[in-house]
Amino acid sequence: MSVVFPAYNEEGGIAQAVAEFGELDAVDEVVVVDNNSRDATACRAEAAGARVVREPRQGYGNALRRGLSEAQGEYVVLAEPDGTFMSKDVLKLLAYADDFDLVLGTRTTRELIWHGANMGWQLRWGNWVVAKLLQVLFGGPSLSDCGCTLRLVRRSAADRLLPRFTVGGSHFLPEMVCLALLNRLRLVEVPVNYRVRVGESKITGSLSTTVRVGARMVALIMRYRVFGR
Ligand SMILES: Nc1nc2c(ncn2[C@@H]2O[C@H](COP(=O)(O)OP(=O)(O)O)[C@@H](O)[C@H]2O)c(=O)[nH]1
Ligand SMILES: [Mg+2]
Repeated sequence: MSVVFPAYNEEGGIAQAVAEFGELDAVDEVVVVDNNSRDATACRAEAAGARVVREPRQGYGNALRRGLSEAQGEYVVLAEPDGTFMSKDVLKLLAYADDFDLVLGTRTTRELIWHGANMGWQLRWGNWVVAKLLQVLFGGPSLSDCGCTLRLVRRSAADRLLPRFTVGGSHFLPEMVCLALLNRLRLVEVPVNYRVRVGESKITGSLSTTVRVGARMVALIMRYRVFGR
């Protein structure tokens, strides 16, 4: 299994994240995709035992796409190195990996949203509404969180999706789900923990950025529904 961390100026949490996820017996490699960080992200990641690859094209989607293509494992787990996700939740994803091509985390279970985590009602409901739009338009499985990075994908499924991705920015996650459903991959959601972030949030930290990313997600989902690509 490979764990992929997209990283843009994450020096505050990267070493701890690499150590915590790398410690799991199931994990064979931790790949950090350094996306033009101007801080000590890359050297701290390397010192903590990660394989660091540098992706010059800026963007969350570009970083994850690069990580998916670099990862060597039979299973690839996408996560974030900012302290928000717990490594033990990888085992929940793994429990479904036999029966599904894609196992998505969902941060909607009240008991698993930690005190102080950046999951106010606007974000929670915004993620839910976009996920439901996707579910209804694609007649898909139950979906409740369109913005959760923590997810597991089989290598074979990643190889089918990689040449089809078009999004390099922050609205990448729903594209992965649209393409998976259009390609008849099997997917399921499981509840995961969501904790307080270490360092500065670059996507959902401000309301205006969040709304802009949400609008792009909706436009993307409509595009895939109408044109299928
Ligand atoms: N926003 C953003 N995040 C990036 C980029 N490249 C890599 N990332 C990483 O993508 C993850 C998601 O961003 P984050 O700031 O945590 O957004 P949040 O989870 O909504 O607070 C983090 O691990 C970032 O370091 C980029 O160009 N822009
Ligand atoms: Mg984050």
